[in-house]
Amino acid sequence: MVDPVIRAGDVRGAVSAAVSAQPVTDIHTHLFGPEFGELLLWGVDELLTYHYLIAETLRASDVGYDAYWAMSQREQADLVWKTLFIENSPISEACRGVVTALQAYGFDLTTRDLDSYRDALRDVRVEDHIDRVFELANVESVIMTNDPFDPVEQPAWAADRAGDPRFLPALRIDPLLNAYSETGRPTLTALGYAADAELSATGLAEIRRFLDDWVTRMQPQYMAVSLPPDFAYPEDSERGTIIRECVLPVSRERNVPFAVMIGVKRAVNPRLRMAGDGVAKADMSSLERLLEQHPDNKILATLLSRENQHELCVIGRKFPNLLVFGCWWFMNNPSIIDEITRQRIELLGLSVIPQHSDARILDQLVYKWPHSRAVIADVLADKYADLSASGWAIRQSELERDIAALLGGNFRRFLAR
Ligand code: RAT
Ligand code: ZN
Repeated sequence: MVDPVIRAGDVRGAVSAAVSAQPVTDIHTHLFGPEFGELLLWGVDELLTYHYLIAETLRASDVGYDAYWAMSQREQADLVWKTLFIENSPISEACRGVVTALQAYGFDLTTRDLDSYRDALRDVRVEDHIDRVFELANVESVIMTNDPFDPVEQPAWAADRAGDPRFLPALRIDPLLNAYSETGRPTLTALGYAADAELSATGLAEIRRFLDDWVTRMQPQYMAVSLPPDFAYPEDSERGTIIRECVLPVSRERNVPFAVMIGVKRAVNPRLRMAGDGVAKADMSSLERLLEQHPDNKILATLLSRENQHELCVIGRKFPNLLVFGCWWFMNNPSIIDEITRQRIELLGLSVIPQHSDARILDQLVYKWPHSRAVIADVLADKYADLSASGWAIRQSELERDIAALLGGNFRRFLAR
């Protein structure tokens, strides 16, 4: 009995076990490998000052924006802990995540003694900590967000990088597409590329040369951009021109997919700094046109607004060159993951990437993945149970094959295509 048919009553348990056992390829994070030094964030104070928690703290405490930003990180973490974990029960998804992580490390949660949790992680070696986190989260590899426009990150790429192979690069190009005049062009000029204001033929060639050089240097898994809800394509704008004339050709020629993350309204409340971004519904016909006009380009897409998710699934049905991924940011909450994952499986079958973590702090892998896995397992258990009730024999090896595809195989196959 090498490959047994799973009995109807055992389907749920088998799905849950297979989802837990399957190592994940986490296709979008903000984590960095250890060779990036201080860019790799980890530890209790980082966990507590995650921007999702800053927004919640400033709602619940009387401390104002300026007073918060004037504090040291340790003081900020103390305030977050006091406000969201001591004076209130930590019931939001971002709060519960911290609790899950502390529990995973075996800390005594009855004491609520923040200093003891800090102390327990103080003397660990980061390399050992990475191993522990990857093991606890059952994550195989994570894709970073690498910004060649960031002066702090640039030097790490200048040297020959012999990094931890579990951290894979992604070339993030927001400044090139969303702030060409303000940041994109000045940075290109400073790096020796003759980009011009008019986007002349020579200027566009220089932007292509820049992208091509960075693809060579980074060997990224994909090129990515976050886009506002009013993203339009095609469009007679700097962004529209650079996408059409530079990003898509390089993406095609180098076989590096283009990932679009659509729906973020940056700095809705700038006083919250990184926590101040919002969301709005996007016009999905732009994504349709992008896919329709460029059938030879591979596009990864995730949408930030809940209202766009059904349309995204339907677009996925029309375009094999689209791979839908993840429940991004404000979507990364159990009730919404549940809803979106059901929709995706019903409309697209197994040809999706159900989730990424968006982790910014290493320790977040330890909660974001178990939280997502539980919801994904629940949805899949329902789907396989329905299938079994319809008379289909579910075999263990086929179940494992499907789950391996969802949690990593689909992504690798898309890259290889
Ligand atoms: O989820 C987040 O942490 C956001 O701040 C963003 O980084 C978003 O995921 C992005 O990649 O732009
Ligand atoms: Zn992100």
